[in-house]
Amino acid sequence: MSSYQFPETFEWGAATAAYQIEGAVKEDGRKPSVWDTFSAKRGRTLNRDTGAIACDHYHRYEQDIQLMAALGIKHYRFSISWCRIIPDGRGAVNEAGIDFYSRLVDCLRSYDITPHATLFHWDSPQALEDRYGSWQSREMAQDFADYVTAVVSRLGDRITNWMTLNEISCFTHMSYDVNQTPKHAPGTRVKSKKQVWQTSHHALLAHGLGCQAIRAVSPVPCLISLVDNPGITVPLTESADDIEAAKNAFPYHCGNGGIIYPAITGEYSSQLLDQLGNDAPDIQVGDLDTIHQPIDSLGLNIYTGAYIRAANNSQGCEWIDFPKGYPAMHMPWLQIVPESLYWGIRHVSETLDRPDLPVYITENGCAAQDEVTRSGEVIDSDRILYLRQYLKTVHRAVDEGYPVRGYFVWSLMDNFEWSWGFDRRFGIIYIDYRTQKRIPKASYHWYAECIRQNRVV
Ligand code: PNW
Repeated sequence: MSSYQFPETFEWGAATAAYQIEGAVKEDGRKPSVWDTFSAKRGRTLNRDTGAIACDHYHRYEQDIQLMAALGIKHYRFSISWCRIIPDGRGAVNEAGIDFYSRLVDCLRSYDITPHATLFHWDSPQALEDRYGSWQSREMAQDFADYVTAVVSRLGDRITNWMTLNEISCFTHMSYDVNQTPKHAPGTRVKSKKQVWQTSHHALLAHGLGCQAIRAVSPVPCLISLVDNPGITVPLTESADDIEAAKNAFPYHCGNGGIIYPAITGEYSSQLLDQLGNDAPDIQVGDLDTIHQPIDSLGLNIYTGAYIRAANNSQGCEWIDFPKGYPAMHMPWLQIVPESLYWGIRHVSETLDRPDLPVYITENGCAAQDEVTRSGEVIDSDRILYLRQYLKTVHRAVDEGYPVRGYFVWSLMDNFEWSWGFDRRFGIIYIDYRTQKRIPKASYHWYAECIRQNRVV
């Protein structure tokens, strides 16, 4: 097919996360998350930016949903903030916190937009950090499951697409480190690599217990997904040897072998365990069964990839460094590798050997140096070029029969980009942070046309 047409059932969407857009951090009973505390400290985020106000989405969600409706998306991925729902991390439920998401979901549904809720997108309650060091403690997994029970029992009549945790490796391996002050909250220096691996093991347990909690209390049938950011190993050429090498490389990547393998196959990859040796986490009897829950789809957040070629070494593959001058978007890690979407989808089917498992692209997008022109427009042609190249490879996966069901652009709007603060813009809607004015960018209008025609235009 040369017209890049998608099936009628393909789900077009956009994604955000609570701490990055909501603001209103002290309202209606919310208590601090680790990101409030972390970003208030000197030297943690660029310009010492915090999410205290962000896009003020908490007060402006109706306007934002109108922009979603005008865009034409029928699916919206957002996250629920644990510290709005259970401000002390465990214990009493704050019904005012529930009410906000209840209003949000009702408004979405009134525009015929299906909510896809991520239960954890990095904003752990500070109270649990103070109590036991958040993900350093195994207790965090059970507290997460109790929070999930509170949310799903109250909102599960209207939300039927649940995502447990977003990008486990980012809020563990980028948040706890041995050799340097970590870039993400809580930003804890720990003594050993094993302790870092223990944090991601606890997060995997939270995923497993969270899945069990959702199934136990959801009042209606629902769909559960894990959202991960696997390292995408892309064959340098599509020769049979390089494809084989890219498959060989996949389980070696720590985010794959250490997160996606246990969740999807029930085992850490042997390749990773060999590499880790004594740094591997302690795994108690029964843990892998808890972690390995049946899920209805896998969400992939993919921005870039790594090129791999065949090699005569023990791993049967070689990672290739990006040459100097290789094109990247407005982030140091965001090299442009459009085929990473296609290969991410294909690796789930073939390398993880789960051809039956539906896949969503739950995040894809880029930062660009957007500016408002004199006439008040934002002409982000570089973002359109990026998205267009990437989406074409999703179409290829569809065309070849891989079970990819939907695509969520990151992000609906510019937002608090973690340690980069507001300096980096990923939105297809521009936010003027002085006035909170929303300006749909050229990429928003382009994406609207793709959705309208159900193809890459
Ligand atoms: C994701 N890296 O994070 C998150 O899910 C979003 O909240 C975030 O805004 C978005 O991607 C853009 O950064 C990532 O270093 C953070 O490769 C870091 C990396 C990748 C993704």
